[in-house]
Formats: sequence, structure tokens, C-alpha cells
Amino acid sequence: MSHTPRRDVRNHVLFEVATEVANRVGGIYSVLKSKAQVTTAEYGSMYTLLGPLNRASAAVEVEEIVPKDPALVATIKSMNERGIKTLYGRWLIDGAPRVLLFDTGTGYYKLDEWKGDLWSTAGIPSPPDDHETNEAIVFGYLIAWFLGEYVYHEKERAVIAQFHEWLAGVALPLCRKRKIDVTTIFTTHATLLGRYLCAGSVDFYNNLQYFDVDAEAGKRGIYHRYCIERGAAHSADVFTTVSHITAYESEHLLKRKPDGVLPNGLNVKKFSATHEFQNLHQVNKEKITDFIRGHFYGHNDFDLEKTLYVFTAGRYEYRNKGVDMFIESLARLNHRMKSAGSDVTVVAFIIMPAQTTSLAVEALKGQAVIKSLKDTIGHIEHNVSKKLFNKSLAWHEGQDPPDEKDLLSAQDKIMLRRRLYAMKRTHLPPVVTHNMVNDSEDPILNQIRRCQLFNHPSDRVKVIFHPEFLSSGNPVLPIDYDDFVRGTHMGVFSSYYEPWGYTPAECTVMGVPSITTNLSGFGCYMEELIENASDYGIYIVDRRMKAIHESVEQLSEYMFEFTQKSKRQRINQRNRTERLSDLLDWKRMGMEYVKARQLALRRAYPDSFADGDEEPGFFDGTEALKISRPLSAPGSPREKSGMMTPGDFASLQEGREGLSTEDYIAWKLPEEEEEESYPFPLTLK
Ligand code: G6P
Ligand code: 1S3
Repeated sequence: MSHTPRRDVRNHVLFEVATEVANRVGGIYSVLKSKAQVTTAEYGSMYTLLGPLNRASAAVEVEEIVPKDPALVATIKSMNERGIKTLYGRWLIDGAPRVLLFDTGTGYYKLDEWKGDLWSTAGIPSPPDDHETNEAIVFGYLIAWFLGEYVYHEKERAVIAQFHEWLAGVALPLCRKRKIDVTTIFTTHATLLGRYLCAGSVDFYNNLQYFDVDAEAGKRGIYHRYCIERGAAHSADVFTTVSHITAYESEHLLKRKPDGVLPNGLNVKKFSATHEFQNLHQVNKEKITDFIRGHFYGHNDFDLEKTLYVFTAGRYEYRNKGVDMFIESLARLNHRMKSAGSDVTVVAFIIMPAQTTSLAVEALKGQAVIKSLKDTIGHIEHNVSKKLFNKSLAWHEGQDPPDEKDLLSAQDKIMLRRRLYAMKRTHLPPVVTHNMVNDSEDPILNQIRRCQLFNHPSDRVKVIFHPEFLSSGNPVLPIDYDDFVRGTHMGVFSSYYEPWGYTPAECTVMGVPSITTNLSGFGCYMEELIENASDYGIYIVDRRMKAIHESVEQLSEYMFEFTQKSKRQRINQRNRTERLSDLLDWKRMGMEYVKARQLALRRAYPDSFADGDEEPGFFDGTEALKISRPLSAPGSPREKSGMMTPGDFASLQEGREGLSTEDYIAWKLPEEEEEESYPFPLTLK
């Protein structure tokens, strides 16, 4: 790219480009939203997120403001004058970053022209009826237009544009072809081919280097999308992904080795009272138990004090998210618990949105029946206490005290009897809470049927499939996702394809143990960092070296071991899990983003870093320390991990020069507490 020899790299401007800005779709939304606080702390008004405008979601998430940066004002004005509608505002989340959203609908008048241009300049074809690709093209051209005009107006400061995922990647080859004076980073959160190939029945990881990528993309009708993704990866100044396993996949499928790994962090919120998260577990567990009482009406024959809640959740990708392995392992666990004569019950929730028509009558009835029972008992309780009070008032010496037999009236008894009969049931408690559009073909339901996990009284493992995201407004299971997670005992995410995996990371910061696999970015990251991970409630199933039946066995063994823990052991384990939170905090993880940006600047503006530069020491680490210090905890002695930083990989080292995560936030595993909670040595690899 042709860059002006010297732009001010120190006071550079940062744009992050993605389709999920202020628009919840999946994991990228979580990345941008949770990271906002550290990035705005570092950049302030020099950070803007660029995305397509989704009016419904922007109406809730964005507050419109007037831009002040003269280059931004001029660029927006010029685009508006040419028919492109935009919304500039603050995203109403922690950190309140600035966002500029483009109404892609207003750019469609140029779609044909842009499609032709994409073919002639980048060799990327685009079929007529792929709406998602059309959106990506219009959005990409609007972004390239925006960046081109912006750097025309902003001549002093360097500009970094970081793009997330192929849907936001069309602008990358355009920036390169048009020689737009910005430096670019492309971050992929998965690869298109990886996702498609894994969802089929190929032995993905053992064949990565052998796939004929063009042919495989062609067979699946995604060749044009694949071209966009590959074009983006190759045009960016710096190419990154979210985990080492996806870096390996990207190298083979996109044919460029990533420069570095930018793992996903979380915005970790600490409670002032250390044990508050344990109290929250108890409160939310009670909410789940209320649901269980209703769902299992007539079959509440298991001890709720000895019942454990496990769950899996995510987008409905049956094989990729490992639901197949989860259900198979539950069947084995059921068998094992029965054979061992266990008095524990495991209720396994599967929270994965599928197409449904409505809530199932039986699920609604269960909650209604128990509510009526509760109301009736409340009513009787009131009558009894009133009667007892009146009888006691009338009592005088020499009389017998009021007899409990006289307290329940005939009418009370009839009411209670009615409620008891309403709980009679001729069939088993349902496995699914909703009416499914494709009940007979649904892969989850079919496997539950195959494994005969039908919630029979003799089953020690019960299953509930909730094919809708959780919400506190739901009449059957009224609880928000975070509260639900807190109320459970364990999350199980036995994924086959999982570039990072936010769900187990979220469990960890809430102090909930989880099971993942060594095919997930999160699992590998934790395995690399902590030697005795399972002691911390981080269980990792080996899906790499083991045959499938062995992995299933390992998963059911982990769950079985867990059912044998005492309450005290579970409480201690939750404490240890929660103490890992800092490991996943953006204050630590965000360092990799800093390194990627430094590398991008260095590659685009090498002259600005020459000896004798007027800003000496910019890359000796001290500047970066200054930026992030207010966010970080005071320095303290720390352990050393195998990797220098979470994302050390390939050429991100180039831009580092002495900068390490440990400088960004001094992190160490927490001090051991009482002997009882930490009965084993704490070791880091
Ligand atoms: C938290 C609460 C305790 C409660 C416990 C239940 O630690 O603070 O009061 O006894 O949760 O743990 P359990 O693993 O049985 O749900
Ligand atoms: C992707 O979303 P997914 O669930 O399709 O991006 C997420 C954010 O980086 C990542 O956590 C996940 O593993 C990927 O698969």
C-alpha cells in the first residue's frame, strides 16, 4: 500500500469493523461488547466501531450524538449527500464507544456496479441471489468509501482499521487495490470451510493439509464467500484469529499463516463480597428448582437436595457444538449411576434455539398445576392459622389445647384433594418444552429417542431440551441466561468445532465448573495455562488423540466423578473456578490486540519507527504500560506460563519488542485460602 511517509502513529485513530456492532447475532457481538471498556479506556474518542445499521436493534442499543472529529464530520456529510444514510452515536454499553452505522439499503443502487468492480479488481465472483453476500458487498464498499474519504480529510494521524470475519472483509482487498492510506488487521473468528466441513462427517483435523479448498468450497455452494474470506486474509497488513487451533486451520484453509492469536476476553465484574457469587448460585438454583417442580409434576420422586443441574447452550450446530457427544455421554452416565445405585439425580438442560411453533401445553400445564397447588396450600395455611388463633383466643384453663385435627375444614380437604388429583399424569414428563416444527427429524430429539432418555422415574439422568434462548419473560422457565448459568452446577460444551467458545469462559467467571474439549480454543488455552485444570473446575475432554467412543467415555466419567462430590467439595471447587476469572479478563487478553495494532502500524509506516524518531521509546513497552495502567491491578509477583502471553504466535512478536501481557496487567493465580478449600499444590505449567 502506498502510505504517506510519516503519519502520526502515536496518536492514531482506530476503527473496528464488524456486522455485529450494536446488533446481537453471535460471538462477535460478545467480543466487541465486552472489549469496549478496555478499548475506549485506551483510545477515548479516537475509537469508533463501524457496522451496518439494523434499525430495530440500534433503536434500543444506540443513542445518537453529533460527531466532532472534523474528518469524520466531512466524510459523513459527503456520504450523506450521495444518498447513504448513517447513524452516529454511542453504543449504550460499558465504555459507551462511538459507533457509526451505515444503512446498507441506501447503497444498493450501486450493487451491480460494485459487483462488477469486485470481479474485475479482486477476481471475486458473486451470484445474483445470495442475500448475505450482497449485504457483505454493499457494506464492504461503503466501508472502503468511508475510509478512503476519511484519510483524505485526516492527513496527520495514522489510521488502523480492524475487520472481524468475512462478512466485514470485502473492504480489505479494496483498501489494498485503491491504496487507501490506512493499515489493516483482519481477524477471523472461524473459517467458512472449517465450519462446513466439520458439520459433515469428515475427519477434519487429520486432513486439514489435504483438502482441495476450492473444490470443497465449490461443492458446498460457498466458493464466492470463500473467495471473500481468503481475499480478506491475504489483503490485510496483519492477519489474526482467536485461537491457536483456528490459526492452524486458517493456515491450511485460507493459505496464510496468521501473524498472531487474539483470544477472546470478558469484562470481568468482581463483587465486593467475595462469596456473593455463591449466594447467587443458591438464589438462582432455587429458580431452576421451581421450574423442575412444575415440569416433573406427578413425578417429583427424586430428592431435589441431591439433584445437580448440568447444561449445554449455544447456536444449534448439532455436531460442531458437540451435542451428539453430550447426549451419548448422558446415556452412559445414566446407566452408570443406575448400576452404582446412586441416589443423586442429574437434570441435563440443552438450551439451543430451533424452529418452534409454541410452548408445549404440557410444559405450561406443569407450571400452572404447581402454581395452583402452591396457591391452595397458601390459602389453607391462612385458614388454619386464623382458626388456630381464634381457638386459642377462646381457650381457658381446664380445656384441652386446640386439636390439629379440627383445623383443616372439609372444604380445605376437598380443595387439596382436587390439586392432588390434578397432578396425576399418565405419561412421562416431556423432554422438550416447545412444539417443534420438525419434531420427527430434529437431530437432538432423535438422539434422545435413540438413547431412550425419556425422564422415566428409574432414570438418574433427566433431560430437558429448551429450543429457545432463555428469558425472564418466559412463562415456563422464567430466567435470564446469566442467572440460569449461575444456578447450575456445571456447563458441558463437548464441541468438535469451536474456534474459541465463550460459553465455558462465561461459566468460569461466574464460578461454574465446565467441561470443554481440546478442539476448542478456550479448552486449549486453559490446558496450556493450568497444569491441574480439573481441580479448578476446568475439565477438558480429549477429542484429538482419542477415538470417539473413548472421548464419550471420558466425558461421562468426568460427569460421574462430579456426581460423587459432596456439597462442600462443590462449593470449594466453585471458589477455585471463580478465582480463574482474571485469566480471562480483557485487561489481560486485550494485550494481544495492542500487539496486533502495533505490528500493523509498524508494517504500514516503518519510517515512523526509524531510529531518531521524535517519539523514542514508543515500542519499548513503556508507552503501552502507560495506556493500560489505570485499568490494571497493582503490580505483584507472578508465576510464569509456558507461553509468554496468551496469543504469542508467529510475527506478532515483531511488533512487541519487550512488551508482554505481564506488563499489561500483572496477573498471578490467586493466593491460596483456607486449607480446606485448597488441598492440593497450585501449579502452573
Ligand atoms: C452456595 C451457597 C450455599 C449453598 C450452596 C449449595 O455455596 O452459598 O449456602 O449451600 O451454594 O451448593 P450446591 O452445589 O449443592 O448447589
Ligand atoms: C465464533 O462464533 P461461533 O459460535 O460460530 O466466534 C466466537 C467469538 O470469537 C467464538 O467464541 C466461537 O468459538 C466461534 O464459533
